[in-house]
Amino acid sequence: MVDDKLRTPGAVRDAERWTAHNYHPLPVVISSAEGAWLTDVDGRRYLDCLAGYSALNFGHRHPQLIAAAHAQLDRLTLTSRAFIHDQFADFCRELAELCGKDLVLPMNTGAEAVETGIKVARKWGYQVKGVAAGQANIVVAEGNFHGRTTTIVSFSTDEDARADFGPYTPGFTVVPYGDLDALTAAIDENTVAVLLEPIQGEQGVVVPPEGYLPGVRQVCTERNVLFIADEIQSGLGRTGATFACDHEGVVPDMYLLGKALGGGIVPVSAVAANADVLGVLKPGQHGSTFGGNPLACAVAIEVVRLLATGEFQRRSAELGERLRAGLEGLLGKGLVGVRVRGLWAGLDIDPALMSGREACERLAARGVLAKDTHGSTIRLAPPLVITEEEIDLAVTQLAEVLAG
Ligand code: IF1
Repeated sequence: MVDDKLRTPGAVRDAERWTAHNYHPLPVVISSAEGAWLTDVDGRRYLDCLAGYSALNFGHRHPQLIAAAHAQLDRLTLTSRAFIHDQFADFCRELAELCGKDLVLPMNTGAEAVETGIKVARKWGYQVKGVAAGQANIVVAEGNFHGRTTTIVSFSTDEDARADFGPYTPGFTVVPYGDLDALTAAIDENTVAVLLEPIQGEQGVVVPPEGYLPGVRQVCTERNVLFIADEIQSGLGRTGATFACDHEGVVPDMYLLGKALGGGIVPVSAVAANADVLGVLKPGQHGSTFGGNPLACAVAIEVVRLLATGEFQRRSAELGERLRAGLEGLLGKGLVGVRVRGLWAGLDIDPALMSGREACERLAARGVLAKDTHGSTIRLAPPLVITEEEIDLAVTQLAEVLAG
């Protein structure tokens, strides 16, 4: 019924005919976009409240990013890391400076950044910490989402993501998220790292209790364990700061970055850390054909420059307060839970009313695109270029959906 209202059944059918069904997309078929707005094949416009899972923090087709991409396309697109190209040093230096770290290791997808972090932490464990061969262990959190590779799903606690993909990679201990005592108790002489999302995205924008991240930082320092922050979704302006860790004044040993680093144009991810950590890698031990390619670097340099102005972090913080006020006004009116950090919100809909999926379908029919996560939770992560009026529009449409 809602599908009918969205009315692109032919195009939806075509899109589903030739693909594995590893997704259940909303039945809209997008053909162009600008800023915070998408247009479908029938000319209907939608406010984008997902922003490509935060890969589009700067909005669709940000002029500065598109210009950098066009200019680079006209010069050089790929060299492989066998040769050095003229965009590489600037990208690594400017990103390292943004992160306050010595070194950067560029990759492509978020999952690759996570895999890189795991490999570096293990090697650091053996070579620097002195862990016995083959014994390295990494502490992770329940409800985590770090990607889809076989190693990463090995320590997922989401059965959909994990089941039937074994045999699983050993070397991970799962503890409840937000529980510092449990995390501390899980650390032993073989622990090389704690890997956490400073805010859990897939879990529904779950913010840990105040003091948790500083506590993790402290215990990692005391026990000579690397603190790896997966800021792939939470980082680069989304929460009203450059990194979600900034809200608690915490500096991890390793930042994992992705999504928005590619400006919504190309996949770009990276690990940023100091030389005592990333320095364990020697030639031949890790790499990627496309990681740090000229087009990726040219776009990502401009992303880092946009972030260096602080404008997007400021917008996210200020507009996030407006979003919070709007959403909290819906508590008791169909919403039973609201969590907001900057322009990132997790909303729990009263399960008696409708599922998250149904809410997203109804929102789509009203011209607002968002994405459900578990059960009756939906996630809002609009591009940071969204305006006050557009936030109000999203909140109003949500209110009407909840009112039935
Ligand atoms: C899917 C969620 C978002 C991530 C964090 C690493 C990665 C992700 C914190 C891996 C990826 C994704 C991928 C996408 C859905 C999605 C997602 F719902 F699962 F949680 F964004 F909200 N660390 N997140 O969130 O990055 O390899 O995909 O580049 O897999 O369906 P990737």
